[in-house]
Amino acid sequence: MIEPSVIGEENARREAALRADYEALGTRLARDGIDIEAVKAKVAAFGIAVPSWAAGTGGTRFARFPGPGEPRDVFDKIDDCGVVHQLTGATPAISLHIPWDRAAPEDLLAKAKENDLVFDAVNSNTFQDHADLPLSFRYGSLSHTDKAVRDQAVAHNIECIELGRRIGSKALSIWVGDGSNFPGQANFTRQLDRYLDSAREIYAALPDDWRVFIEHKMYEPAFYSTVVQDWGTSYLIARELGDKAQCLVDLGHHAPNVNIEMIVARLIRFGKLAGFHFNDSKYGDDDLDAGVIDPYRLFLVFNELIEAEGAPGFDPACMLDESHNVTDPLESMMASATEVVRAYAQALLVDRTALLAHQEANDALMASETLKRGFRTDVEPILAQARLEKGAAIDPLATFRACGYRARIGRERPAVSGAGGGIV
Ligand code: RM4
Ligand code: MN
Ligand code: MN
Repeated sequence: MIEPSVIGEENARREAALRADYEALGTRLARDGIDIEAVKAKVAAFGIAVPSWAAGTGGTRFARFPGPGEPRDVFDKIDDCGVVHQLTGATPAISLHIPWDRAAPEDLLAKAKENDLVFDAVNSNTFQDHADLPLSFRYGSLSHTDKAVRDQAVAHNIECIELGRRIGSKALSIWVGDGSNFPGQANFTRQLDRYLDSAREIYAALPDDWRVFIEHKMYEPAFYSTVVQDWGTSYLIARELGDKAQCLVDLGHHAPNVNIEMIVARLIRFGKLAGFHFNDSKYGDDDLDAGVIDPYRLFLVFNELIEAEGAPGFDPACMLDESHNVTDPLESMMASATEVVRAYAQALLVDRTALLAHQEANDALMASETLKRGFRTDVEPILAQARLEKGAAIDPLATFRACGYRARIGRERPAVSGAGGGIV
């Protein structure tokens, strides 16, 4: 982790300016009847999980360009995510992907504790072959035509639940690459029925206090059809399975221009919103950093979440899911987590009474302006003040660059080869 004194010195240089900005914003918000302290308290309590796989440089189908200090194993990833949390104060949980992160539960717990982290949802992986499994997932996993492959995929998911149970996770995220590349290759109905049969077996293995998150994705790696292609199929699956099954919305898994905030509202309405994989996209599953392309969409998603806040059983899991190809992955995670918190804070500022009145009066323009007033507010002083009070950094990126962590792990961890494509 980073020497707390470094964070202290960096903060000391920025504290006076932050105090002035925070006071000015407090005065402005008070005119709108908003108590800045109450907003800050909510922001401080908000946490986002980070994916272990985002600590390393991602890759495309074409290449991967690793940088210095790439994590060598899950323990390095946990160390890196610990630094992200130390500086942002916003990422208290890490989500593991099996088999990439398979390790002894007691060692995982000890490493997480060292870094002040807990474990979020555990992710199964049946979109690639496993060195220790005899059968191939080339033609699918939970929906494969061969029962033996389906059984292998189910067993892997149950192994993930077992590991997750021992490290304190409370959910299993299932995303499968199953689908087809040619019209006629797969019978849509039979394929879905096979998926459902397998998913029921996994569901039956869930502990009482667990949920299973069904993640849809329109295409890739299958390019003609995907078994769980959209939120409609995801919803139908979750409904077939039962109350513990909910739908996970990865922002990159939709066609361009799809109204994601509306999907969120629909899933909330029927008690089926599991949570999110936050990222941003321009064309497809680009896995770009959250908020870099369309911060307004991120804000609109949070607007729906705040609208639903306090409803019984409403507990969306918020996680990043990104692939960092040209940036320092830890800097990207810090910036992304900050963007997610920013969207939350901006959405908290929306005057919901006024919004409802404009909606009822069919005043489209003023309804839109009411939302925009929240979105246009620079909430950075609230975010920074919340971080300062937690002992995190007023400016996480500048502090990260000043602290020398990347150079240190670059020396400690031998360089890895850049050959080959792929996400891992
Ligand atoms: C998929 C999907 C899953 C993630 C993998 C690595 O596109 O987003 O959530 O686990 O990528
Ligand atoms: Mn995802
Ligand atoms: Mn994805």
